[in-house]
Amino acid sequence: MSQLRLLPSWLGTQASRLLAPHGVQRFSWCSRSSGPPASFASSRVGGGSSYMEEMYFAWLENPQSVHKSWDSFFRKASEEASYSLAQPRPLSVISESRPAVPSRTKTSKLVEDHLAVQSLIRAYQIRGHHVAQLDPLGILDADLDSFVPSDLITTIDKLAFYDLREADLDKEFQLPTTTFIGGSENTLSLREIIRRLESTYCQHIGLEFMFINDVEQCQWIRQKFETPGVMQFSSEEKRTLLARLVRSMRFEDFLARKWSSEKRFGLEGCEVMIPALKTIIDKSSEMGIENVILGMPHRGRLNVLANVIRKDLEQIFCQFDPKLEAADEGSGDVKYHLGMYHERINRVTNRNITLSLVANPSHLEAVDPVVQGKTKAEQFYRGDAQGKKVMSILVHGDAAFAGQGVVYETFHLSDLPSYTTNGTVHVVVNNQIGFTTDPRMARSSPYPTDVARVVNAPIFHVNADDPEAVIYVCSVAAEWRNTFNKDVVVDLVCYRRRGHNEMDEPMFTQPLMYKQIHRQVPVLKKYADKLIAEGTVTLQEFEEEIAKYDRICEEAYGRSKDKKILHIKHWLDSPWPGFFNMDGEPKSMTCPATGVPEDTLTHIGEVASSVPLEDFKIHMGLSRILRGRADMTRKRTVDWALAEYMAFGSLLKEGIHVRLSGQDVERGTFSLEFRGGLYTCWPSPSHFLHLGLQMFGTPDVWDLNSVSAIHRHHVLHDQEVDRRTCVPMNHLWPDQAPYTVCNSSLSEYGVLGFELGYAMASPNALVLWEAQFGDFHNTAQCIIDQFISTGQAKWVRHNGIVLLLPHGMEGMGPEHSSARPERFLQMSNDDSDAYPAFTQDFEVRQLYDCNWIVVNCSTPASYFHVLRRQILLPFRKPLIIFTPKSLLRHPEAKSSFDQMVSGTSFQRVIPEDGAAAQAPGQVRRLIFCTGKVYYDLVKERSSQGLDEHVAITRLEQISPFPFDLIKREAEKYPGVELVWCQEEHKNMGYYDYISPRFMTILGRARPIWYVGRDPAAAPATGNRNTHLVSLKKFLDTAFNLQAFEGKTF
Ligand SMILES: Cc1ncc(C[n+]2csc(CCOP(=O)(O)OP(=O)(O)O)c2C)c(N)n1
Ligand SMILES: [Mg+2]
Repeated sequence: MSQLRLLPSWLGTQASRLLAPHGVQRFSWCSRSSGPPASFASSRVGGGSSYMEEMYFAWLENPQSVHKSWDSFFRKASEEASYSLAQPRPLSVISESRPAVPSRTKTSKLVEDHLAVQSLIRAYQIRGHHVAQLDPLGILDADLDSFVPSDLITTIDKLAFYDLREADLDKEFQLPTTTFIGGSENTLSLREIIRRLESTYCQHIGLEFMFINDVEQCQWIRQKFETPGVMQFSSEEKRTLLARLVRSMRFEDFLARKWSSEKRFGLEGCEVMIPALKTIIDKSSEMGIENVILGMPHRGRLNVLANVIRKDLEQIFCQFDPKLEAADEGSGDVKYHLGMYHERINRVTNRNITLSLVANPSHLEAVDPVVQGKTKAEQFYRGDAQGKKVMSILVHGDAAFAGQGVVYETFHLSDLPSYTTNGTVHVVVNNQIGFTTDPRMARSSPYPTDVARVVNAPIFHVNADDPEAVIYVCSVAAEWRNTFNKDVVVDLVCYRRRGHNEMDEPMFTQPLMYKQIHRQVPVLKKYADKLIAEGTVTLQEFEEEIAKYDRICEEAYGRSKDKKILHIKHWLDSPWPGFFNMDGEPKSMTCPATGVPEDTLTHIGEVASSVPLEDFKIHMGLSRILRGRADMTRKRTVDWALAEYMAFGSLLKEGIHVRLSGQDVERGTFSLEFRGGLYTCWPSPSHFLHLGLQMFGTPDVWDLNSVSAIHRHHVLHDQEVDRRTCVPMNHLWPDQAPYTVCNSSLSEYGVLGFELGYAMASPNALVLWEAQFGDFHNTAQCIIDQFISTGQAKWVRHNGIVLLLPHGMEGMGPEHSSARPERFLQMSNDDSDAYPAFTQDFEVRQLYDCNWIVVNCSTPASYFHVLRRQILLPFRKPLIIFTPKSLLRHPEAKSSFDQMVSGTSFQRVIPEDGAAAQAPGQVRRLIFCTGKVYYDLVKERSSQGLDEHVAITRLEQISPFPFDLIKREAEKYPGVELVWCQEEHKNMGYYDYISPRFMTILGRARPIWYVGRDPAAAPATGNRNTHLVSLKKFLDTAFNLQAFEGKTF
């Protein structure tokens, strides 16, 4: 026998108050105490039994969900009950053979029946959705399972499950506080209870919410859906709904009529999505939302643009004209990927509302984190920390929602302080198919929405052929988001009337489903018939509504024929008012100097070496670091971390918001502390000892006693007060812009997408994402390929995001070594073969024309300048920086304030400035390189005594290629042998990119010889010895002045 049946018997007369017809008062859900009554007798005082019931049911479901004292209380209770009732039997036995309980008093039977009814109510709340009629086609199970839970009363005999009989149906039962089906009544007959539960949970709405741990939130949902009569619509509301359905349906019909052979990914079968989205927006506007940011895939996107965002119809229609010319440079994009931004008055609430639909690639769900990042940024700039003014809506396909991992990554951002957008409404167009693939082959979860359970988001499934149910669900979803500021999912269970696109034949693969679909009456007709039958509208009014919208479409179609040129800039999702001139061009074409006054540097250095809060105890090791920073500041030098501090700090002073996000960025990954030859660090001592020696060279250049934590430490942690932190960067100046530094979840795809979206919102912020090690960026490759590299070409949208990608061959193995520069360079769009005209503004023009900037800085000053240049440029381009590991504290990798003060700027190329430069005539070889290998080369050159004969020039900016400066360098050493040296393998790194560009400069008359590691499959060796041998080998070649003698190119 189950514990459920045993407990009331044990409680016996103690619980008789449960039976009193008017005895139970509703209990406050907020007043849940933490433990059980000391004795059961005491629980009788003050309405404790309903409270106890709640505890009891919670305990039955999951003993760990209640306080441990309750757990032991119920355990004890059920043990005693088992004992007193002798042989317990399984529930299944009870239902098969009555009587279940050997000997029961009348009271205990009553108690049992009441608890059974409560259990029954709870069963509907938990499992009612499994039998809800969600599929408009009536042939599929939305949860992929035809199983009917045995505790739902789908037939009379199921009452036996609860040890109830048909005769009990007309008995009155006290309703627990966990249901609202009674409305103002405290008791109902069992028959009515079941009827009301069925109508709430098993009709066209299927609710999944009982996994939410918060009782108040569960109560809220129960109240919204269970209260009798909640789903009533005024005739005005019904007419609005019908009019919206008319627009949705007739828009698709219009496109189908005019362009029958064009792909448009029509919404037919889910036309209700338009009124659904509009309801969410109306309700949110009513609750104070002023700005809604939407992300959605292909299905119904044109319809959303037309009928939700209200893009001019002619702008949409003209895109179907194959002769339409593109006004903008770049690739442009197909019409169902473009974005849009529109400010207007919401007609229902009469309030201003801004709607934007974020442009997206084909790559399903990739836009999700981007929308979230943009939403977060808009909230930030408005000071809307609670998300009361700005919110996001994400639309998904059923297959993509279940299949794409980025959905999960995005959900995991939803409750993180620096990433939350305070709740998103997700709408799933669940047409029960993905292209040609059946849901049973596309997911292992019952519903496509199960991923949302991970964040305790309620999930409302709804039959899309019941427009009123859809509208009600959407209105509750919007209210949920704006009440609890948490995510919610609306699952529109629908069908796809046509193939995947309009050219596709679905009968090849889903013949039976499509036979049914062909018989399916369109939702508009069904709903119109209903409203006509009940007298809400007349047939004539309905037909007039249709004719009115058809006329609107026809007129717009007429106007669309006049449009000969497509301006993608009319499809911008994130305009930057005031940043560009009226024509959308940069206001100037200059690249300002990026140095700052010395007192600014000094001030930042001082704050960076201090603890700005009183009584704040920092770690001893950190004190040493701060002293080190103070010392550097006094000596007017910076290392890598301090240079970064100064770049950020100086921009903050100028009112530029800086946001740095990524895994462990607050402290910085490469924090290493040696104490008297010992080290304490992440991730493992041996790993870091290895790294340390690799990073800092051999101990002869490195005093182990002096090495302390080397990386960022932007957040200080009080060693005595839990969670007390201090960000000195926010204590620089009273009127500075805010600095955000945030450790992210362990995601690249989601987090990089998020930061890209954040950077989209405003040009006046430096937004940086750091990969823990550069190689990890490839799990975010989709964001890099689809948005960062190509975003401007497709959507004329600038973006200044910065990627910090730790990179360098330091003997750490195939992973942790390469950020894959070759891939970024291969995607750079500067022409390798075109000899450019070196105009006055060549440098800035080149930057303007490129799709992104790729740099590998060799000095802290260089890093400082390139970060500042990123913001001082009159346009925005993504910036990819291969950041160092070993250079973080390499004794030579320091810069003087002299290289950062006013008047200085970023040097795209750092020419040789040593002995070789003094007497170019003596030079036999000029080595070009980039990044950290420079230090290996300098050391080797010196040890071989070749300072006068070999010049070494560094490329700080690799792409766009500094043709002008390279040419100047090559001409400075006429006739010398030119070498490109890199530590990466030949098929990786920079060689394939720089080689044809050198050829262009050199007129293909001279070679640029390659020196570096041989081609390989893996980016680096896992064997330390092999690493060192290959390092020595290529350094030897670099300085073997006979190495290329007699060779042809
Ligand atoms: C990441 C990604 N993989 C594959 C595709 C190719 N593709 C386009 S639509 C589609 C099916 C999508 O099904 P669903 O998410 O249910 O949306 P529906 O088309 O049914 O509305 C596929 C596989 C894609 N666009 N993106
Ligand atoms: Mg689908």
